[in-house]
Amino acid sequence: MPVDPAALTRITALGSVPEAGRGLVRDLPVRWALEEAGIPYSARTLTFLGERSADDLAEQPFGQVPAYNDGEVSMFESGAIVLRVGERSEALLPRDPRARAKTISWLFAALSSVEMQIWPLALLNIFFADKPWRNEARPALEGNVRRVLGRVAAHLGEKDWLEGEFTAGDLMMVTVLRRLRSTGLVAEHANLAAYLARGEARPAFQRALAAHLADFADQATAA
Ligand SMILES: N[C@@H](CCC(=O)N[C@@H](CS)C(=O)NCC(=O)O)C(=O)O
Repeated sequence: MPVDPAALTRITALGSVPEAGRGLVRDLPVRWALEEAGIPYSARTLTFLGERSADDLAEQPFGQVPAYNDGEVSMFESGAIVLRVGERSEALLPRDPRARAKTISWLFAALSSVEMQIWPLALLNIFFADKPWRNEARPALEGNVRRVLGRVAAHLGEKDWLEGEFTAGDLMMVTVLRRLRSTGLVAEHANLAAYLARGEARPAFQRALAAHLADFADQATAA
């Protein structure tokens, strides 16, 4: 459960990806949300940076994954899709207006306050690792990440989840923090490291990750 080729809800994922990207492609948070909600889905895989048909582009204008269709609506953008899944399940998006507002705030914070600082560092480590200026740029970029992680850690405090109960905001924050897995930056905050581990230990996450990685099973090592 719940990958089911006959399911009404359909998503797109990638069928090949360089090794460093496995476990990080953005179909993963969508699969995780669907698993938390107990909603069966099927996944169609596209080629990494491959040609896109007119139908693919109608579903996802940038030719990227994930795209989502639940029979009622067709969507793109992982954060928006997770919120849609949340509308179908209180397990992700509380019905209480105050808790719901905080959930939406944290989901956007993960993507536009935290990931926005992580992405330049990821680019440096992955795509510019051989550039002579990389060591000069790194301290500033790491400093930006440290600043936002410090804020998230301070808000989290001793709680299990950002607002007490697990929500789509935590799902997206854990997804984003996983992008730092090759750095020691999350581990600088014991509570944040425990939070990340707690998210990854959720059975729904484990099922989503297994299904996500299964799509790369016939890929030997690097794509
Ligand atoms: N903001 C978009 C980003 C989507 C995105 O970056 N998708 C990447 C994978 S994580 C992709 O499809 N790359 C392959 C390609 O562009 O062909 C979202 O959150 O859905």
